[in-house]
Amino acid sequence: MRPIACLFALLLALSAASVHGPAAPQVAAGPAAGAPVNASVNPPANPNNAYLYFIWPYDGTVITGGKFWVRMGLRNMGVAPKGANVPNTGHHHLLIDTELPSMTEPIPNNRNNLHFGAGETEARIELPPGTHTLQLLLGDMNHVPHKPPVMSKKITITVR
Ligand SMILES: [Cu+2]
Repeated sequence: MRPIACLFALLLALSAASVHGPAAPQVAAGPAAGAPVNASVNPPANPNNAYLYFIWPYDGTVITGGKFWVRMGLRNMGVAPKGANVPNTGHHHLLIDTELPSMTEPIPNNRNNLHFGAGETEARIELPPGTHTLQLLLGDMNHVPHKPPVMSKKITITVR
């Protein structure tokens, strides 16, 4: 198997292993009269302090020639292809020279917002000479950022 497919198979196995049985029925009574109701009924999609970062390039890297590999790092969550309904996973998006998109809609798909929907964790990029910003943003199976969103620091590189 290709490494990415292999990783995904492992991820599926891991997530299957961590699935608990059906939730126990709620036996607790509802909030007492007058008690505040907890509005956050859904657990966060990112309960494990997921951390998204650039393995390469570093902030401030000067690249000669304009072609380079971007290597995307993710801790405490898994990478899965678009459309894969696997808890605690997402796929990478590389934001180039742009601000963060809406956090409640699918991430745009254009030359400034690249999707890695096959579950890629590295990509060959070419940029023209100048200063460029790069930022990673994880999207769920439908390309929508998680709640709370999982994003990297925005870095600046220079192409000569
Ligand atoms: Cu996407």
